Amino acid sequence: GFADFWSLLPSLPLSSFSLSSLTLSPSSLLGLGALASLTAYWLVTRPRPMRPPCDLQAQSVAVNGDPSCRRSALLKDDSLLDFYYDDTKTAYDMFQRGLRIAGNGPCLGFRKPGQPYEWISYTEVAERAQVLGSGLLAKGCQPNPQQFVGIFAQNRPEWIISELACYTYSMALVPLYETLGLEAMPVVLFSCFIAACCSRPSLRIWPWFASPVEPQVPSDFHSTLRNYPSLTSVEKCPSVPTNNLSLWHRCRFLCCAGHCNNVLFIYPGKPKGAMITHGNIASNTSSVIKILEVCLHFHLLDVSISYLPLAHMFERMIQVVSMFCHGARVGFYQGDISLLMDDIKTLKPTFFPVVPRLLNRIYDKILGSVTSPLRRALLHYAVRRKQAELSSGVVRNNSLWDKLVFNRIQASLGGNLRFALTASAPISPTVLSFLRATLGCLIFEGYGQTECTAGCTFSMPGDWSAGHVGAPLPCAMVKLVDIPDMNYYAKNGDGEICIRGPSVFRGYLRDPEKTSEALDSDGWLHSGDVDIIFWSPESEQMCVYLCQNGTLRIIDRKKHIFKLSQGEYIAPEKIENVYMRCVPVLQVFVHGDSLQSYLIGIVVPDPEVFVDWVKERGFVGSYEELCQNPDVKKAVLEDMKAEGKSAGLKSFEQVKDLHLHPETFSVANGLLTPTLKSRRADIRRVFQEQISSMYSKTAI
Ligand SMILES: *[C@@H]1O[C@H](CO)[C@@H](O)[C@H](O)[C@H]1NC(C)=O
Ligand SMILES: *[C@@H]1O[C@H](CO)[C@@H](O)[C@H](O)[C@H]1NC(C)=O
Ligand SMILES: *[C@@H]1O[C@H](CO)[C@@H](O)[C@H](O)[C@H]1NC(C)=O
Ligand SMILES: CC(=O)N[C@H]1CO[C@H](CO)[C@@H](O)[C@@H]1O
Repeated sequence: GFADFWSLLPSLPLSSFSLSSLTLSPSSLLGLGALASLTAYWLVTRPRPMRPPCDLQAQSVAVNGDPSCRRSALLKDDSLLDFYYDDTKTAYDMFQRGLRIAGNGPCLGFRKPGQPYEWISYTEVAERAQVLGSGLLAKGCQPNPQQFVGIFAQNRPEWIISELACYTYSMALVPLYETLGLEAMPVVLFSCFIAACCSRPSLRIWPWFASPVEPQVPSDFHSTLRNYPSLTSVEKCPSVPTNNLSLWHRCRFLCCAGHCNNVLFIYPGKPKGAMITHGNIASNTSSVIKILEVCLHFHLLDVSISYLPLAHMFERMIQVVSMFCHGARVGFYQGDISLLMDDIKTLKPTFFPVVPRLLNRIYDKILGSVTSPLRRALLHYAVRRKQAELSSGVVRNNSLWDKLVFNRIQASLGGNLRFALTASAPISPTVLSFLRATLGCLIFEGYGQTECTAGCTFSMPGDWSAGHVGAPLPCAMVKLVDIPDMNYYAKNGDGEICIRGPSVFRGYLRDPEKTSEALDSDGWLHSGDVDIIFWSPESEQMCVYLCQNGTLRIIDRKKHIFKLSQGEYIAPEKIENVYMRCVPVLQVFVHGDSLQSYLIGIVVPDPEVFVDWVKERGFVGSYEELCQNPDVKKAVLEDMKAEGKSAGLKSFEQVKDLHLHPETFSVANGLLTPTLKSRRADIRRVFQEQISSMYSKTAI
């Protein structure tokens, strides 16, 4: 795109028109024609600011005169939104609505490597769900919420079909993470009733089957299994000893392959599942539809890409429910995150649900691909022009800058994007505003958690500023609660966020104690962050700041915030978000504690650009060698400090020392959650040695 730019610019006929020459000579007729087409072009492509649905300086409204308790400004009064379409009060209704609209139209898409997408129609999905559901009933599954149907698979059509089967027969669903890991999986599997129905297995899909570690199994597990009458599928694999659990699992899933048989087993335990109702789902989805009504109408031709874990409410809700409700399509990735970009190019989604880590990656890629100073200057200039439009409320992908500079970037995401939603962790304002400009599509930011059915706040259309997570959704009321020992007081606009409304869950399954910790007697949910839908390790309060205009800004999880020895509070995620923007940095973990007076960092350099970046600074070597080189480390540290300074970090918020680690934090090595957030406690444990060695050097 850049080469075209200079060649096009001089030939643009902008200055060659002057109204004074309007006489009817053949040449001016030509001019008139050109003027007319230019006007037409301008009319079609002129920036049209969107009319925001409310005053952007008052996006939320105080409830009962209490300024720290807020509801959406889109509501007429304090009664919260339960549903949007009269005929969709459950997730089942939502699919039925899509079925009515789309009929034999495509619903679920999948692809084999290098192939185009193949589609399963709405009608077929409904039929297959019906068959599977009656199969489950025949196997003894009861149509009531006292028994659970577990779904254990990667994102793929069978997941949705199984989900629908449950909805069709009022069975309760327990989504399991395939990435839950060996230690966690048995805890989940054995602590409740599970009817596992699943999709085609492969060792790639469930890598942990191949793991040599045997899961910890409760001692009476096997007898429970044997006593359970409907374990018929196991008999189809006579050569497999039922006492070999890892093999047993594999066998069970193999037996289920294709025809979605099912196995039931029971273990009475103490699970901690978040109980989400259809009403929860309907209210959250409806709220989002309501907010978007001014700028975006979902329709039949919409396509979304599904790759975030379906066991996570974020993906299930927005993606699946809002797409199906409108008869739109969902295409699944191939199951390999490294092929995601290829899947996106093939699918050409109009809707892209995304997490900040991925957006950071896209941002780095774009910046990394522009090496010459001239092109870089042009890119930044174009971004600034687009950002100026954004601040006046205009989002578009047809400006001159889009045609000349950004078209390749947009094409790499399929070229059809209308709408993206980032959630699960705060995104850096720089990255968000850069991508809004370059991608030219609506990018919303939301905040939520499983216990409030993923949603709690959402960007207001028209407010394309970054650095906050928007205002409360129409289905949720939020309030701030003081945290005196951190000096957070609701009257000053900061505190722990609490949520109430129809999207708030019913409590933890069979765990009144944990439920009462999370939900108080007035129905307020005290924020916790839960990555695994099935149980939450502990409730983590989320600290937020209530901005003047009624939006909320996430400070950090309370658990993450700590004090340095000189008494300054540190919110590490905010700092990491800043450092992540440095070119050589792929991942960063900021550490400190109240015994230390300064911060240190663990940095994973970006393998794709690091070697070149370092070479420009006169160092050579392999990626691993460079990570060991103290001078390279110094260069990275300098770069990070410069970025921190320009982002306004205070000097005590800057790291004073680094460890360069050559291996990426990943879900597989246990350092990231399935939604790609850092597992802080685990990172701290793994790098204990490096951390103490950094602190043991004489203070800097
Ligand atoms: C289970 O089977 C695997 C694979 O054959 C084997 O390596 C493992 O030792 C078996 N475990 C037990 C407890 O028999
Ligand atoms: C531009 O946006 C429109 C909808 O807003 C979409 O239909 C079109 O495909 C987009 N074009 C590109 C290149 O992203
Ligand atoms: C709302 O307030 C936040 C925080 O001060 C700011 O970043 C944002 O730009 C504001 N939005 C508008 C539309 O003024
Ligand atoms: C739309 C939906 O069903 N779920 C959304 C609820 O709202 C939050 C916004 O905070 C989104 O992140 C969810 O995806």
